Amino acid sequence: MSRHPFKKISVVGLGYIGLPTAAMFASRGIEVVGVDVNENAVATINEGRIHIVEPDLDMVVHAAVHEGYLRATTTPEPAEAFLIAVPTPFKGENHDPDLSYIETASRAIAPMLAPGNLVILESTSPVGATESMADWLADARPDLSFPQTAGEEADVLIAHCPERVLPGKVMQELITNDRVIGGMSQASSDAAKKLYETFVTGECVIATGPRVAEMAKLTENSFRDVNIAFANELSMICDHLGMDVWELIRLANRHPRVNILQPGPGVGGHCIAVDPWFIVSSAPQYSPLIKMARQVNDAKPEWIINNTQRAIEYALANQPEKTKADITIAIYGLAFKADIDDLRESPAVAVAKSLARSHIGSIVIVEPNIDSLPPEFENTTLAALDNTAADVHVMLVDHKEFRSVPKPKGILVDARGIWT
Ligand code: SAJ
Repeated sequence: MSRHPFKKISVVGLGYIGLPTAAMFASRGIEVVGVDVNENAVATINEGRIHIVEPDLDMVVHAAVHEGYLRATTTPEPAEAFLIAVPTPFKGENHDPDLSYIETASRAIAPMLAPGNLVILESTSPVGATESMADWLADARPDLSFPQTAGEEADVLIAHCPERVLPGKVMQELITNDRVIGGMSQASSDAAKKLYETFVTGECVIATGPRVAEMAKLTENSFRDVNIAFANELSMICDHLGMDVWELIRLANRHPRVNILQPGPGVGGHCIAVDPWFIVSSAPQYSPLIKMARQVNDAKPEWIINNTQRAIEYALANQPEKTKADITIAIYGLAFKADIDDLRESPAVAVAKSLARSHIGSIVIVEPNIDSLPPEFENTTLAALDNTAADVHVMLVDHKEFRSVPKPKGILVDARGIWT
């Protein structure tokens, strides 16, 4: 009989990664206890509902809760495997990683640990975080042995297995994406592989250890950030040279080994704009390119705002009878990327907020994925797509709804290339 039958799994952190993962294990008939400090989230899940937006997650959670495989609690309880999926933001001017959520979660589960248990860190983490987690656990449980001192003989197995799913496609990518597993011992890696293979159809690849697994995840998101920065830099160069960057990229991408990404108003979300900093802070002297890419992408919203100010001046020059107060701006999209409703860490929100603060005329916002505007947009109106008569039109997010309507009349500031 297997040493790790995983009859009961605990997932700590029931957010965008933890909840789908918990639901996925539960959907395979494994008892899953989700732990979260947020009492509302716990109550919502226990009613079979969800507190986040992700396609198809609601029905999987609903079924898992009603069939009795998934339940949520604020207090950890014993299990055979623990998965930690809590946030890892950065802090301070140096963008240093903040591991406090991992430390709190580790100390919360430590009293529940028993010999044979497996603890997996899923949170995207700086190099060394899994070893720190193992140290916090060992510190809290001197009666148990851990791989950092006991190697293959350890009572508790520890591994890093970074999440890699794309928001909006989580339920599909959780199953089909390959997983990278970095155990602190071979036994840890083998146990983690066995655990994920309960639902992953992609390959579960065992890495040399947790550090390279941590770095692999940071590298994936940095790769994307650097490539988006290249596209964003091209967009500013093209504007300066009077060229259409979208045409330029289409032409260059006809080369068999060139695949340039798309420019936009900046990089949003909770991952790509954060994770590269973990590499920079671990090796600042060797990461000028990764750091510069972050700075290029972070500077893009300001560039769009300045372009919009110039567009307002242009609109005024064309209509001398008008003053700034008579100029209406229409903004298209607030979400951090296309076809989602997530406004957090969104460059489009940063642009819209700045324009709402500085512009004395009216502003209408079109965001088909939300029903009401956040409170900070009190001086603006949420408009339907067919009701956007304006002097200046600012396209920020390439939602599918925007692609099917004709180019509006007025001055256009197009951060996404929809109107070109
Ligand atoms: N963006 C562009 N141009 C592009 C592509 C994206 O401006 O050509 C912008 C988007 O509009 C958005 C931001 O970049 O503001 C990030 O969007 P995304 O779709 O590239 O990625 P995320 O943040 O939703 O998810 C990423 C994914 N990582 C990679 O694709 C390497 C996902 O697989 C990770 O699991 C996730 O980060 C994470 O949690 O780390």
